Amino acid sequence: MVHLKSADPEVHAAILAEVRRQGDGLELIASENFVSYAVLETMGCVLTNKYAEGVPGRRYYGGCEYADVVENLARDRAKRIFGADHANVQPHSGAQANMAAYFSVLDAGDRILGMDLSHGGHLTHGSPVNFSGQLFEARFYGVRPDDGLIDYDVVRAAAHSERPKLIVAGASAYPRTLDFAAFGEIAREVGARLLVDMAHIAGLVATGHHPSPVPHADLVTTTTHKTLRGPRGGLILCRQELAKDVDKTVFPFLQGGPLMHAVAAKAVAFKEALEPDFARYSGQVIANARALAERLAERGFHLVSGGTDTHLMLVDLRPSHAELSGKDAEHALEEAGITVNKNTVPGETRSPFVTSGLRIGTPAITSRGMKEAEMRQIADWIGYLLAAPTDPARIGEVRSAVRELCDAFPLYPELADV
Ligand code: DSN
Repeated sequence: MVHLKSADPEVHAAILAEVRRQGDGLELIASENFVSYAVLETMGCVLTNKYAEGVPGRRYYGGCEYADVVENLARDRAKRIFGADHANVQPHSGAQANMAAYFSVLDAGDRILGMDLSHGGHLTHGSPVNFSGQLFEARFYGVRPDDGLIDYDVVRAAAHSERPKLIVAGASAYPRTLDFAAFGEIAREVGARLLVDMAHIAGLVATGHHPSPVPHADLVTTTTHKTLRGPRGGLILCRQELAKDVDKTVFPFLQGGPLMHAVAAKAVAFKEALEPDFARYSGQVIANARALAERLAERGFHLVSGGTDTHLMLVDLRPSHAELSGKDAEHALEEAGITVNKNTVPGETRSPFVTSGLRIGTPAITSRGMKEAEMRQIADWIGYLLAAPTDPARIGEVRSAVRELCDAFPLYPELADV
């Protein structure tokens, strides 16, 4: 970053500090990951200068020949990874992918049925503070209070009584396999469309470690930066009959010019996702999540649903640490260099800003090369620290141990001093 260093020392210093922050701590936020150098380079390329409204071959500006090349590569690779008829790679984010997907098949005021945010759903699945709850009439299903699992009979009953035009499947804090075939069947029974938001599990789906929603859903959305390990951004997959509606809803209805450097970086990440190494990585993400979950359970933590089939787990602190909120637990771990996020749990009794749970995920630490032995060690540190979360000596002890582990799995060594 030689140019940036002299042009803007303050931003340069902040970026270098962020490189160190990411490297020196354990990133356990389930929705974060570390992209490759190739993806990073592409995010900083001259395609950021280019306007390319439209789709490849049908643009509103001249000079789009190389924009077309990268967008075609991204679209073709996305289709190949997921076996989809059509891909739109232009959504700037997962939220915009969802908004575009909704308006491809719905009008404002239509009814949708999605998973309750406090049960593990997502803001864009109908929350009243989000466009999805304000522009559509949202109804919800959740998980069973006793075992934390989705009860598909309850979803079916809600679909039959509410008669939504669209059912939304997908979650941001559900640790178990989602039954997309069941969602598809329920949607067909009530004549609804099915949208699957697979943002959290896209990398697992890409590699066959989670069943694919593509055969069952009309529309599938995802972010590209979670388990898929690409640049920040969104993606929509759909059946051929919806391709035109999706494309024209992304642009001109919702967005202006696509971020072509991000589209190019998506193409690079999709190429990586097609390689055998990525399948091995995804398998290890799940093996690591299981090892971490098992060790936490051995240490007395209560895991919603009893464990995990995916990259994440949800810890309900109430049975083991009744006085400790998610917020305080998150803070204590952060002090020790372990980053997680507080999360509501089914049957939550505290506010969403305080919560009684922690969401913990393994995609990022698996990208650093860590395996089951390190997961058990990390679970032990979490248990040790949360037994006395305000003890400065414990925090310091865990902080040093975390630092030592991070040094053994260096992240972005080439960016240490650029
Ligand atoms: N913010 C993402 C997550 O953490 O799950 C979802 O948008």
